[in-house]
Amino acid sequence: MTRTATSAFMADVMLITLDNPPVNALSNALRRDLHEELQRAFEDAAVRAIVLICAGRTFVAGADITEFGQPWQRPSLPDLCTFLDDAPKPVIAAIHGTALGGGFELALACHYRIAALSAKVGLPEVHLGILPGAGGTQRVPRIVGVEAALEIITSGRRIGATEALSLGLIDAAVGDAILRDEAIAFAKRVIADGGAMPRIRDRTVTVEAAHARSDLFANFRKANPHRFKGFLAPAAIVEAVEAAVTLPFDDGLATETALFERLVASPESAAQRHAFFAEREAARVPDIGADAVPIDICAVGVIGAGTMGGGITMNFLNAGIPVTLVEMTQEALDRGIATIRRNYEATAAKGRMTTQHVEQRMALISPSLDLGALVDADLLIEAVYESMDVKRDIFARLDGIVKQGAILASNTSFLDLNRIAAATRRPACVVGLHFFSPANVMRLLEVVRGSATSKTVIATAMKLAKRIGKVAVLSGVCDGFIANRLLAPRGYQAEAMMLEGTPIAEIDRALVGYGFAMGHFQMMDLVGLDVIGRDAAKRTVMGDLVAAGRLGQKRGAGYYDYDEKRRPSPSAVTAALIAEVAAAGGVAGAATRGDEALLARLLYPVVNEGAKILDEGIALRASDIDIAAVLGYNWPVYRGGPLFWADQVGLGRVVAEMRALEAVHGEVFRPAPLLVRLADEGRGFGSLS
Ligand code: 3H9
Repeated sequence: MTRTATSAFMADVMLITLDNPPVNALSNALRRDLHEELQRAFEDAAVRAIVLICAGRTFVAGADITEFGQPWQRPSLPDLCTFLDDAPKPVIAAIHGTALGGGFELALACHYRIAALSAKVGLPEVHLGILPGAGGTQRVPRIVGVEAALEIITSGRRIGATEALSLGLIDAAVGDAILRDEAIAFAKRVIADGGAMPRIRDRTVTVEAAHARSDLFANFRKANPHRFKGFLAPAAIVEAVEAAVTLPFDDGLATETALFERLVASPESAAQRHAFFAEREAARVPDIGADAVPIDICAVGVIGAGTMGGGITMNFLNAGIPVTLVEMTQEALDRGIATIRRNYEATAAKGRMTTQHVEQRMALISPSLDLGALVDADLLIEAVYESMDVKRDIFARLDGIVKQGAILASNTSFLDLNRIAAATRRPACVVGLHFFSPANVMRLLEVVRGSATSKTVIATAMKLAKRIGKVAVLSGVCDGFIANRLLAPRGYQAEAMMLEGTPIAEIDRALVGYGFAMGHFQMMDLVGLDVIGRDAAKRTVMGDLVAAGRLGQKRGAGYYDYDEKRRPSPSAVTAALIAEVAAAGGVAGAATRGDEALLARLLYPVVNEGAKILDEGIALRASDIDIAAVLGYNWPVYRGGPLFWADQVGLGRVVAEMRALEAVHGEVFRPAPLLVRLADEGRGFGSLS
């Protein structure tokens, strides 16, 4: 067996090194080894203090998530922390990289924490639908107070060493290169000073102070509705922290454990863990190995300074990569640059960046009216109007200008990438980089692989995505690629049901109840009805709304009426238009009622489209489709994405209900062959990976 914890003795101090690549997750084996090493050090009379340190790129990144769902093996992580609480000699955690979740909880159970200046600590369990289950909810409030603890644990944010020091979460921060030596020196000082062993569990000041403030927890729940909606973990975190205030430490721990066990077994947590791994899996492209060496991207050109082009540009500026931004007119260029500046200044006004950072980023933009200015760029991204002719013209011109080996990317959201590539003499260098709006915020990046796109180009795009903070999902060429194609049927069904007489507010309410931030019609109103492409060939409600000047929220009227606070209410004008359009189109049918029936109508076609996308090889794997929906369309992460959700519903039931819908509404509900096959075999999409 490879040992994952080893010890070295340095005159009075035992250095225990955890080594479990890639992130030192506390697996069953590592916990067992660590327990043995600690036991040995506790029993060895020559050892007077212990330093816990990690090999590799980081301190412990948490419990091993891959082992969740299996029976816990002893010692559990809480056992280990209790073992440290009872330690007969001082234990010092030496933190580099990230000490997260159970990793940070392990450090909090030590007597002292010393960290490298670049290190970060945090309790991100909430993002996995669970809570810190190894004492985090009991120890952190004892250090930082209840309000700060609630904020830290329900946000799951990472805290840099300097802030952690000021909050008292660590005891010292030192230069990265000297962490090990400083930790040993720290241990020797502790020994010299008498070997004090302060335990966080014994601190009472902050929790006693909270006793008198009984409204604290209710206020926190009320002030943070966005953290609670649909998620189970945040409410459980509040309950656990409340236990830290009202109960003795060990009873508080027991409450935390019970809540942890309940959360870890919930479908919400299973879905969030699925999303965690899906995000990482998406980066892997099976036929691209080490032989495809990514190109270094040092300079980027963006063509088009509109909303998309501007947002795309910001991604690179944020990563310190210079961008040449090209537009056709000075006015459009000035407007684009001004919007970027305004966005940064708004961030600075919220205190999330300094004015110096704003200027540093703005200085990385070179504005130009000339495509010729792109001659030295390593990557060109076209973000102009969605017209095949316009795009082909730009690509043909770029082909004559840009250097050999440069990557030519289109941000098209539905056009045929192969036709765009064919306008150049270097189709191997052409790729789709489909950003989602707002492009500086949304984390999904669809990397579209044309029939000629080279492996080097795909490898570069996948690597670059990570560098600019995006999650890349590889897509083949088809109308709408993965995310837009996947979600389009939801919109068709919403509109069909509207014409059949289902009130739009009921349709939207069902989607919001499922977990979407807003319903279909609310979203249309937000984007602006004039912005969304309309089917000019037939009369539509949207077309009529636009003709009536009801362009959406920005005009105070769209599908809904809006008050001055932009709160929607049903509109009699819209209702009349819907009735007229339905009558003109001869739409028959009864209104669909009840959330379950509405969701089957709205979401099963999405599942079906996902099955087709997978079967056609447009997506590499089912989890890529899920993560595209979660990150591109805000599909509620605690549902795991459409295919994960369908697996939880059961594909047999999905197919049976779709067949019933097919009998009434026709072919659009015919289950895809892959869906039928999996259902017949009693399997789910998850069994395909
Ligand atoms: C917990 O601790 C519960 C306790 O409170 C209570 C217990 C009772 N386990 O992200 P990367 C894998 S819950 C297993 O690409 P980076 C990851 O899948 C945990 N595997 O690297 C990937 O595998 P692969 C609380 C893990 O440098 C590889 O490591 N902790 C775990 O961009 C590299 O990951 C967290 O939620 C894990 N805990 O980022 C922290 N973590 O190579 C989760 C990672 O096969 N982790 N892997 O694709 C992270 O946030 C990031 O991984 C980290 C590194 C920042 C550490």
